[in-house]
Amino acid sequence: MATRLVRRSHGQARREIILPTGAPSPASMDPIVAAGDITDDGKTDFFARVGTELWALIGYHEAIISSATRLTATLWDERDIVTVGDVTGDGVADLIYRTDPDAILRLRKGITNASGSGVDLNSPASGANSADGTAS
Ligand SMILES: [Ca+2]
Ligand SMILES: [Ca+2]
Repeated sequence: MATRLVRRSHGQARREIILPTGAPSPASMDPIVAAGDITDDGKTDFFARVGTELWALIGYHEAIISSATRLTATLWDERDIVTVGDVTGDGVADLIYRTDPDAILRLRKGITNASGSGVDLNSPASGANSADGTAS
């Protein structure tokens, strides 16, 4: 896996970010949202909508994202990611999104993962798996 440096005309370098095998093409991600460090490992994470799917891109470090996980396969063509982060104040990342058909903002409260730090990625993946445990 190589990182390619691209030199801009005004002298600043920019790096191409390398995605892991199996990640969707960046061209298909709309939008890509920086989520802060939801896994509590010191590395920035991202969420991305890819057609009907919701993806988590976990562990940005030195222009490499270490893993890509498809959280959900359906419905996200009718939803917009509003924010990913701790909005409830419990230290665990939550997901707020908007549903296009009924224009409702919804909150999925994150659950701490088994190791005790960071979010269990199953909790933003579905309402049933979130801290409230309700379908959404
Ligand atoms: Ca992280
Ligand atoms: Ca929270």
